[in-house]
Amino acid sequence: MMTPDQRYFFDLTGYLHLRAVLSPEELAPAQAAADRYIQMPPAEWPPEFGADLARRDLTGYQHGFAFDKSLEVLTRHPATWPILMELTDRRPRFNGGTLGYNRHGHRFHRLHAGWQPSKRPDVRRYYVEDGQVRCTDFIFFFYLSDVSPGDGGLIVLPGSHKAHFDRPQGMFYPDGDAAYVADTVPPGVHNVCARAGDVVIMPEHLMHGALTWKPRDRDRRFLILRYNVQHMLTGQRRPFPEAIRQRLDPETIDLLELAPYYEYKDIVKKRENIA
Ligand SMILES: O=C(O)CCC(=O)C(=O)O
Ligand SMILES: [Fe+2]
Repeated sequence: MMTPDQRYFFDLTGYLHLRAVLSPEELAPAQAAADRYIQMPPAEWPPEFGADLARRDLTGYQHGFAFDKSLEVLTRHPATWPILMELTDRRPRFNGGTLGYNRHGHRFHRLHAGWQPSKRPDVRRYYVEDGQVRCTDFIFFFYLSDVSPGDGGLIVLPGSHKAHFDRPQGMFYPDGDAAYVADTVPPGVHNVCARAGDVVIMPEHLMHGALTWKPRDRDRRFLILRYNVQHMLTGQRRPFPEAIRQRLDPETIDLLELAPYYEYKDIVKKRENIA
């Protein structure tokens, strides 16, 4: 469950910023592992790992969560677990774990969301049930580096997860082109400045993007963990190839499987004391 403060803020704005979630003992090995992946020459990438280095706005290191156990365990971290339980009504499915890397020279990441008010409103859901927030598709961003005001990075449009109308094209930011740079935060938009060890949570419904990263001597690194509910196939049927699955703990495998609505996963039964 969320705390009443978390629930009120999350429902109202569509995001949560949890501070200092990771202890120094959790953070240091996760940062070191992320650094190893980012520094690794492409020729050494293990099977199914890698990144599209030509992408202009953000480098996504595929399956970053599976690169090292210090990253994999974040999929079921005790601080985010209660929120995972509330949003999915104890029916979680982990479906993606990319390592995000944002450096100077990357362009503006245009505003987008994994859902639009006008398109397939039945598929991805956000609603309230029994006084709790439910959401079928959402993201946990685990920050591994610091973002200060003025640096750039994640922007969100608070409240947009419950929008009834589509955002007029170009509103807040011009549509831009491949080289588009933007570093302003217009009224109504919020730039989330997270520190290493913080977690930012949002539904896929929330309109979001990223300002051009300004610092030349620092970059932005974060693990992007995506979840949905175990009984709905809103994304890929098998998001993790065999070479990745083979590396994972049984608890992680349990978390990423599809399952019927009326069954609880072993990891949920154990942690939630369900007989
Ligand atoms: O750069 C960011 O923080 C945004 C990443 C993003 O859009 C996503 O992971 O869906
Ligand atoms: Fe996104």
